[in-house]
Parts: sequence; C-alpha cells; structure tokens
Amino acid sequence: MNDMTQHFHQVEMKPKEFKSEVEPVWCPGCGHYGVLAGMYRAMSELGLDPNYTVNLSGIGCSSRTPYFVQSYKMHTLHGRAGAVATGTQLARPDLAVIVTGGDGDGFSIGGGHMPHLARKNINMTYILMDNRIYGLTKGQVSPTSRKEMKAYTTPYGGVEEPLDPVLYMLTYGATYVGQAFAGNPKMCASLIKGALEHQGFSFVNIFSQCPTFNKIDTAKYFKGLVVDVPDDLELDDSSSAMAHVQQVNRQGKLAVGLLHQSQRTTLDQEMARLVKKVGGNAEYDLQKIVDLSRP
Ligand SMILES: Cc1ncc(C[n+]2csc(CCOP(=O)(O)OP(=O)(O)O)c2C)c(N)n1
Ligand SMILES: [Mg+2]
Repeated sequence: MNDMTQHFHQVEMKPKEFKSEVEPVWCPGCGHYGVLAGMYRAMSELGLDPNYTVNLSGIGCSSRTPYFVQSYKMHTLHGRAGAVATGTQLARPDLAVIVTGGDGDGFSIGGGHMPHLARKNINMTYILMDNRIYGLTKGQVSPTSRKEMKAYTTPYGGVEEPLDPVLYMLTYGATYVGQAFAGNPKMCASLIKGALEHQGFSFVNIFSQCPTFNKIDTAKYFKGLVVDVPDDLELDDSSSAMAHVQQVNRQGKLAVGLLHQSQRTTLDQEMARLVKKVGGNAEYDLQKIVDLSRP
C-alpha cells in the first residue's frame, strides 16, 4: 500500500455475491454486461463492503448499473450523478463512491460537471460505459459518436467532431485514467480495481458496444483496434499519456490499459485542512456530521 491507496471496510464476497436481486435488462450482446462483470470481480478482489459502498448514476441504459450491484445506490437526474456523488463523498468520506454512466449522460448533459470532478480531485471512481450513442432513447448521436455517423437525429450523417473522454479527463487533471474494452472483462476488472484503490478522482473509459442502435462501433470493431499501453509509459506524467493516446488515435486505433496515475490532495482532504486552519478543532467537521448521523 502507498499513499495513493484507499482504505476500505472489507468483507469476503465472491464476484457473484455482488449481484443484486435485480436482473439486468440490457439487450443481448450489450457491452455493458462486460463492464458489470468487471465491476463484480473488482469489488470481490478488493472485498468492498456493500454497506460502505454507494453506486450513483444519471439516466441511460448504463445508468441502470446500480440496480444490479450490491451496494447503496442513487439513480439521480440525467447528467447529475457526478455532482450528487461529490456531495455524497464530502458528507461521507468513509464510503467508496462509484459513478457509472454513459457517454451521453457524462459528456452531453453532464459535460459541465466533468472538468470539476477532475480538477477538484474528488475521491471517487467514475466508470464511463462508452457505446458512442444514446442507447436508452433509441439511438441518437452522442459527443463520442464519430463524425459521419447516421443515427436517429442525423439521417444524413453527423457533422460534429467527437471528443476523446480520456484526453479530456487527462487535460482537466484526473489523477487516475484508464481505458478498456468491455469484451475484455479481465482488463475492465483490473482497471476498475486500480481505480477503486486509488485515492483521488479515478476515471475509466470502457468501449461498450450497443448492438441494437450502433451498428458501426461493434464488438468486433473495438476488438480489432485496441492497442495495449506500452510498459515504458511514464504513468505519473499526464503529458506522456496524452501524447500516447493522440499517437494511437492518429493511427485509427484505441489505446487500452492504465494511462495515468498521480497523487495530489483530494477535495475532502483540502477541506479538512481548511477547517483546521481557520480554527476548527474537529479533525474534519463533516466527519462530525457523519458520526452524529450514526445510530
Ligand atoms: C433532462 C433529460 N433530458 C433528456 C433525457 C432523455 N435521455 C434519457 S437517457 C439519454 C441518453 C443516454 O445515453 P448514454 O448516457 O450514452 O447511455 P446509454 O443508454 O447509451 O448507456 C437521454 C438523452 C432525460 N431523461 N432527461
Ligand atoms: Mg451511450
């Protein structure tokens, strides 16, 4: 364990014991199943106590994930999971806070929140299930859809350039950034595990095929393009990660693996420091509220 490592309430549970009583309602072949399998595995490997874990989401197929996971959960407003998770983390710094959501939820309607989660280094894990489409609403282009994509709202093809989620989060200062393909649940699990262990804002982008509404970015398509991060990538230098991702993107491929991990104080730590500085005698005033709220 190093300074970047989180301390959890731990239990011994098998991956399948992290399944809730609610069965996933996703279409057959949806990549989101791979992400969920990765989550169960990561949570089991860490022994994450469901009583001290909260999984938040906005709206979308991907945003249904909390229903299927043994944990506390909040199904919030479209695009607002990150903001609600920020409040949750500050009020209950003893919880593992996980956001699961889609490309539309995170980068369209929720786009205004994303830079702030990263720059403030909120101690949470954000898992983006990137199917490059609005799945739940039956197939409109999203900010990660490729430019020429024909979809419900773009019958003649899209006209907007897509954004790259990992370049975006690296730019705004996320302290843990990884990328994977849902067809490789083992890699998903290992990146999610690392993200949960990381102290600070961790972001994992997972390419997740939507076989119903996105006929271009299929599982086969993603599988053919993934390129593993080289062993000699300087993980603590975000500019190396950005250069690597841009180089791989230029070749029309997709960089997968752990891209960046660095250490910086989190917002809750900064606030605790501030409370002390202005004469608060509590270790952290919000912790006092937590203690008072316990039966
Ligand atoms: C305020 C608001 N605007 C629009 C919608 C409609 N809506 C629901 S989900 C969604 C997009 C979902 O796409 P994404 O986040 O990529 O998730 P996916 O279903 O693809 O997993 C939209 C536009 C809504 N529910 N609320
Ligand atoms: Mg989507």
